[in-house]
Amino acid sequence: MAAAATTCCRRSAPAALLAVAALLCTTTTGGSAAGAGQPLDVGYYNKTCPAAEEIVRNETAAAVRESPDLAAALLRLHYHDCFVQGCDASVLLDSTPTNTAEKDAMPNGSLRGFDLVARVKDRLERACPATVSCADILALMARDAVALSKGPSWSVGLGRRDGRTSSAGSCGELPPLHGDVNLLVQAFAAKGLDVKDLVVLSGAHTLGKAHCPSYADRLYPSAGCSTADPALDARYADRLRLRCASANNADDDSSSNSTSELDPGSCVTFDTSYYRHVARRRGLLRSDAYLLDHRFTRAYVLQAASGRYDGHFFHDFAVSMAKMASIGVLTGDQGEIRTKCNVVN
Ligand code: HEM
Ligand SMILES: *[C@@H]1O[C@H](CO)[C@@H](O)[C@H](O)[C@H]1NC(C)=O
Ligand SMILES: *[C@@H]1O[C@H](CO)[C@@H](O)[C@H](O)[C@H]1NC(C)=O
Ligand SMILES: *[C@@H]1O[C@H](CO)[C@@H](O)[C@H](O)[C@H]1NC(C)=O
Ligand SMILES: *[C@H]1O[C@H](CO)[C@@H](O)[C@H](O)[C@H]1NC(C)=O
Repeated sequence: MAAAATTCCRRSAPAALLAVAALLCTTTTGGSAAGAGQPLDVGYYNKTCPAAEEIVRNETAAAVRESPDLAAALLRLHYHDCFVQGCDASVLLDSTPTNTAEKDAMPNGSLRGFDLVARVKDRLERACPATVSCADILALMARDAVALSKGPSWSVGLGRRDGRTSSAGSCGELPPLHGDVNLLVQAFAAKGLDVKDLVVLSGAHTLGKAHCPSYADRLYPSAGCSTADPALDARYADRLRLRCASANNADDDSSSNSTSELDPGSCVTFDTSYYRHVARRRGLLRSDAYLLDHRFTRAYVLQAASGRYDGHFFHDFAVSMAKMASIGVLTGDQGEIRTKCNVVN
């Protein structure tokens, strides 16, 4: 990599801010929750709610058929749930007069799909009251969303319980968008995920879109940097600038609501074309571009980009999703089974 690329535009002001946020943030334990006891179990609802998976799949399929871009929203919800305070459905809780919840920490509330999750939960409550946790619903819907987008499918271990708290401050546990590949590796390691999980799960960006403020600073000179991000293909940057005005104005400008596809031309199909874009320096987010800066992640990107390893990627994705889906889970008598996903009982 060109040394200039790492000294310019890579460590911008937001990186410093995020580092501070990370320090202020309490980090919860990665891996399975200490002392939780029970492991997740594919057959967890076989007796108590045998139709659970079919209900989730049917509702998800109907919604995604109508709005294919909801698949991306569901996959991202599960990711945010698991990285922040474990897979405990804390991402679904509403703020209260005395507490700002995770969902309100996101700039512009770009997390979506809450209504659909609520609809699925209502159907499950009618079929089997107070039985299926919201955290399990998120894990199942993420799996179904990927499969419905022509991606892989896998068995989901179940038995998560729902947490009772959600704090905007905990969002510092999410991997930083600015910094470098090592900060991403560290953020994943803090959750018990390795470098392979990082490059494989980043493949989730084969689905969905990002809002202009998430990448605008790569397109323009900014604090401490006299050029656009040299890690971004210049011709592609030209195209992105048409729909995304200057980083400085991103906050109060109509383009802050405009979006670009993370995997242009294939954003509702789960495939390896995301890696082809990253390999050609057309990854939309800085975190996508950083994957070329580390020996292992770079090699994986180039291999997946060849188009000859789609089966490997699908397999790897299923394995890494199962790992992510067990971060900090509550089981046994921990937490509760919420009857409505947006409020504690
Ligand atoms: C490696 C660290 C990651 C970073 C820094 C990151 C950051 C982002 C950002 C900034 C957006 C765009 C938000 C917006 O502007 O609306 C986004 C979108 C998305 N992310 Fe990630 N992400 C990461 C990893 C993941 C993982 C592990 C998954 C799932 C397994 C995931 C799934 C998604 C999906 C599906 C979207 C599109 C959402 C939509 O269209 O509504 N991301 N991500
Ligand atoms: C529960 O159902 C799943 C899926 O139908 C099946 O794979 C599993 O073996 C069953 N487990 C038990 C304990 O019955
Ligand atoms: C799911 O959809 C299938 C096909 O439309 C239908 O036969 C089945 O009864 C549905 N299951 C549930 C639990 O709604
Ligand atoms: C932003 O875009 C979304 C979806 O395209 C739309 O529902 C929303 O009203 C827009 N918000 C503003 C402030 O333009
Ligand atoms: C989000 O959008 C709103 C209006 O739609 C705007 O006022 C706000 O500054 C935007 N914030 C970010 C971080 O994009």
